Amino acid sequence: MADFSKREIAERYDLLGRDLAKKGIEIDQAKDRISRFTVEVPSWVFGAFGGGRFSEYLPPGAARNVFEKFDDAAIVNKLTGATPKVSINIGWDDPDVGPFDKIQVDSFKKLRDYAQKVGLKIGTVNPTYYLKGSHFGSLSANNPETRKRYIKHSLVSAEVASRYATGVLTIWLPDGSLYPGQVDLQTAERNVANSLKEIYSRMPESGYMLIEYKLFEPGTYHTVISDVSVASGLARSLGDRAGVIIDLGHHPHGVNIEHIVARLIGDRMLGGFHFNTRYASDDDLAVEPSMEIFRIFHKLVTGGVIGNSDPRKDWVYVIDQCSALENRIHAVLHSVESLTVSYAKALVVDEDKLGRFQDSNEIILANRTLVDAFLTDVRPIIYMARQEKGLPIDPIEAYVQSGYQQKIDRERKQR
Ligand code: PSV
Ligand code: MN
Repeated sequence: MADFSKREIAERYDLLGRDLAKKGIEIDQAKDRISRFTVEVPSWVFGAFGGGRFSEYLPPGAARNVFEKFDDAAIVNKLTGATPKVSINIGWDDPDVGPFDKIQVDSFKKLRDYAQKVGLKIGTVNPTYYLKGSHFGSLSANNPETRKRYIKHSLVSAEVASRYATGVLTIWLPDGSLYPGQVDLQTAERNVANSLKEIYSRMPESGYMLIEYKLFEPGTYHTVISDVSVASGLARSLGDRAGVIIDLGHHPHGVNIEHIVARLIGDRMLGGFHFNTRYASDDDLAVEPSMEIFRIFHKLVTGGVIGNSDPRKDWVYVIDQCSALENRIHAVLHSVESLTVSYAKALVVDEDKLGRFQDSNEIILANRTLVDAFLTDVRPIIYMARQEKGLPIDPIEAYVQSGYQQKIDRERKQR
């Protein structure tokens, strides 16, 4: 818990600044980059999704509709100054609840206006491919009628994205199979490729598409877009408005995710992240400031992606998490904190030294240079950035003190 006076923050900041200067790192530059860092929050963490494992239990104060989800996202943004956009799912977050086939693009104007009212914007838009009738596949289905319905759903979503949000469509398909032999692997992939081609060619020209991959679930034997090579192959075949979004929970254990980042940057592929922590599998837990997240940020920094002054060269950053038991807002604030800390650590790597050790094959010394940055307590940078913006130094503590939780616990008892 951080409870520092202005003077204490200034002292800590100066001390760290002097240390970093010895490595040729300008602390003010790092602080300015941290000040500008933003990440989208997912609408689905605030509502019912993810609950339900223990009968109808939901985390305290769960939002009952999309507007309450935006209210919760607004307090997260107010406390962090870092989450002005909310990622939504078409089919879950519709202001006018109606049948899947009748979703109206225009009804999202209401949501865009409400978002503006509470100081937010709609961010990435997810078509939802696991709604009605997709249990045997959506864009991969053998049944052409099913494919047609989900292509239409994707185009409605793309229209929402371009008209009322940032134009970025994030696509995750639950398509796959449970048993060998259930589907023909090539046919399923061809159906997806053709469906995506149709969506890409008909979506608004200002729009972008990021394709998400996942090794497992709900498919137990195979998923059609199982890994980065399938996703990037599809994106490449579509064109330069298509890219890949990496979800940290979607890989086998031990995969080197920063290497994937490096490869996508090297390929000049549009990219994005769904941040979360997984322990066993796709757990969708709050982000911790782990060495892995630090290494990923280091690649995003050295690859010239994060914070690029040309927004088209930057990636898209989204928290993709759910809460089953934990307080939803604490969990999101914890993720924002962990990502900010990890980004700041990536900014204090002594790159010259690292380069020298790499050139002279000093393996452990190179590794130690990275570890040294990871072990640096960068919080004075973050505190100073927040103080300058008039934000609370410790957003979670500020949330606990705010009384918001008690208010929503009271108001949202009835569902
Ligand atoms: C699928 O597991 C996923 O990661 C996709 O990104 C969805 O949009 C999100 O979870 C919520 O279902
Ligand atoms: Mn995801």
